[in-house]
Amino acid sequence: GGEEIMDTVADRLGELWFDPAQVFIGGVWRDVDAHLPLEDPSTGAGIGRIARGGAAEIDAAVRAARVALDGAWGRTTAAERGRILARIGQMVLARADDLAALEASDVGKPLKQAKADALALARYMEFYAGAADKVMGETIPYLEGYTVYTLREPHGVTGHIVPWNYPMQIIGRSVGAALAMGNACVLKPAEEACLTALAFARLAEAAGLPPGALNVVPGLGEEAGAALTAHPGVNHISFTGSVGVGRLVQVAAAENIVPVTLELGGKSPQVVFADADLDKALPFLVNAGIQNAGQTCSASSRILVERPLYDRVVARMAQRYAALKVGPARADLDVGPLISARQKEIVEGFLAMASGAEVVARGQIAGDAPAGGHYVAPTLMAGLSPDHRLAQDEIFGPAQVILPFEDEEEAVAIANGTDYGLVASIWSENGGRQMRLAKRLRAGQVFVNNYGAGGGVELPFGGTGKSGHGREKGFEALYGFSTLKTVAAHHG
Ligand code: TXE
Repeated sequence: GGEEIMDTVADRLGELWFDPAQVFIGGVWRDVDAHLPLEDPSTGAGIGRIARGGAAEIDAAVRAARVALDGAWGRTTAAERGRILARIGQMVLARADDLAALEASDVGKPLKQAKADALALARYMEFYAGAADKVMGETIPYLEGYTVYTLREPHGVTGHIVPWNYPMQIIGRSVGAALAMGNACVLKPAEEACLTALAFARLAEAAGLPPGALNVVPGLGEEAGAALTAHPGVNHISFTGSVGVGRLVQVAAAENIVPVTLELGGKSPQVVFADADLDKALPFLVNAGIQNAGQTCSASSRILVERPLYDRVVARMAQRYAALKVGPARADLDVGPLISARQKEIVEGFLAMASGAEVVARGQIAGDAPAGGHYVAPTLMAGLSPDHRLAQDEIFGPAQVILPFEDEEEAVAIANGTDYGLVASIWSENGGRQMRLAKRLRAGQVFVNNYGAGGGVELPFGGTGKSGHGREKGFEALYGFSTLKTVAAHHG
């Protein structure tokens, strides 16, 4: 079970192991008074305890971050920050299997998917290591007798509130970019999954990141999370999670006039035209819906199909669904458990809204999957109206809806017809149509004849509408994690 995995990883990490029940503040691992249970979603069994940080720990972390900015960390050059990030990346890469094992037992995701996350974390460190010293300002032609230029400076203390679905990837993209720009971070991982956040801090410490540049305080959202968003010493907040909490975060930030980056949910469509290469599309159509058991902000939960191809897509996706295997993370099947009993209840509540006829296929839960695990069979639905809640709301489970359309106009109307706008993809061999749709689809990322482009760290990512605002990933993130100063010097 999860406990054995933790013991094995602890043995392998040796001196790089950490106490999962502690917080990391100002370069010191500290005990706290209160704790939360740690659960293995594959079995539902308790596997230990984590810190229940609160306002006091958050305050200490924000102060430690400020001390770091006023001290050694604040004096580092961009090149030095890059070198530290590169070392962290090497340490992550060398321990990718251990990090993957930890994530698998903490989140419940199949080992292969957890390994991909660990490799992505390393790639974020490499990318932002190389980018740190390449962020430049401008010189601006101005009046006679003036020299005007711009400087990119860190915000100061950045708060990072991270969900449980992709801890390593989300820490990589937000903390990586923030550190590259010279911010000092306070990271509040999710109460459901904080082990790799702590492991990352331990590796960063060993790689020579100065004390206070990264602080990690696990705890509940309404306690540690709310304390972080309300803290007047925080200068920028990066949040990934639900729309409801995103709204609370933005309101709290407004009180302190602090900028926020919000990466919220989605109802991302793949739009399949009759001229698409269906053999090429099929694995993407299905995988983008069931990866990480559908608990992915950029999951593709709607498949829009041009009428002539509709029946074939339904039949071929149904065939793939019927072959999907669900089971414990370490069995490394197609789909693992959901994160929690609560998430399973939410997803089952949604699925109960479909009639028997609307469910066209289900995957299979392995016979030996532990009874206490939070398993949900992947569910493919068709025959629903685009306005149905199942075609409008984020389900955040292994479920997809197939919707037919008659022409390009209707495809765009359905694709853009939700509150969200995170990701969209176009499957067509017609170049003009690809270009037109890429412009018209309302989304932060549009893919042509693929979905997700392998998740590359280089690709800026973020939403429109209720999917949020601000961009993370890629070089663009460095602008979000910095502020611009204009210097106008008069020299006669
Ligand atoms: O999210 P929460 P939950 C969506 C998805 C899912 C739903 C609920 O639809 O079904 O949200 O998931 C912290 N102040 N996504 O409840 O609560 C919390 O501790 C400050 C989409 O897990 O938003 C955690 O660290 N912080 C998504 C983080 O917010 C607070 C990923 C996310 O938790 C807080 C996860 C508060 N008042 C869920 N309350 C995505 N975009 O990928 C909670 N938190």
